[in-house]
Amino acid sequence: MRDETGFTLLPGRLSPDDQARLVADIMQAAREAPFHVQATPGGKPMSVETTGLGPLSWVSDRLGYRYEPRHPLTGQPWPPMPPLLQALWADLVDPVVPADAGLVNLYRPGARMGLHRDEDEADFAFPVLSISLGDTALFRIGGLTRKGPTRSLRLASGDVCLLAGQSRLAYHGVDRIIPGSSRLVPGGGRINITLRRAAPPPALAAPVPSR
Ligand code: MD3
Ligand code: FE
Repeated sequence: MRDETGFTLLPGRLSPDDQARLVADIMQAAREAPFHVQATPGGKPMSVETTGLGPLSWVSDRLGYRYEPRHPLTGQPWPPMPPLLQALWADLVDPVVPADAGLVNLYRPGARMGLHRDEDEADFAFPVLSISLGDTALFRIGGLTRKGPTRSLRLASGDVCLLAGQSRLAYHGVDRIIPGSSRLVPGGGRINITLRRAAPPPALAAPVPSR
C-alpha cells in the first residue's frame, strides 16, 4: 500500500491489545516525563501536549526547534522507548539502526496541528513512522511545497503510517480530531507517536595507523 510518493498507510496494524498496552506504557512514562504545551519560536502555544520517549525528543521554544536528550521541564532523560515501538521500527523500517527519537503528541478535543514539514532530523533517508491511538484524526498531506494540492484522510486507532521517499518531506498536518470516536485514551482524545532517526550517523572510525 505504498503510493507513488512513498507514503504507506497500514490500517489497523496494531491489535487492540497492543494499542491498550502502548497507551498504558505512555501514561506510565508521562508520570516521569509529563505532557506539556510547547511554544513555537514565535511564542505561540501549540494546541497539542507533548512528551518524548527514547534517547532524544523534539523540543520547541524561543530558541527554535531541535532534538534534546532531556525533558525541558524536569531536566531528566526521556523514558525508554517501549519494546513494542522498537519492534515495530525494526519490522517496518530498519532491523539494525534503531529509532533514536519518539515524539508523543496528545490531542485533547479541539487540538490540531498546522501544515508543516518535519525537517529537523539529520538524515531524511530514514522514514518517519507514525502510530495513531484513540480518537480518529482528520489528517492532511500535501506535496513538497506549501501551496499545491493536499488530500485528506482519516487516521484511526491502531493505524500506522510510514513516510518514506518523497513523502518524507511532504507538508502535513492534523485538521481536527473526532471527539468521542474511541474510548482508548483516558480522559478522551488522541495520541500520536512518531518514531524518527534524528541524530547524524556516528563519524566513520578513524583509520588504524599502520605503525
Ligand atoms: C512525517 N504529527 O509530530 S503524524 C508531527 O498526527 C506530526 O500528530 C501528526 O506531524 C500527528 O510532526 C502527523 C503522520 C505523519 C504524516 C505525514 C508525514 C508524519 C509525517 C510526512 C512527512 C513526515
Ligand atoms: Fe509532522
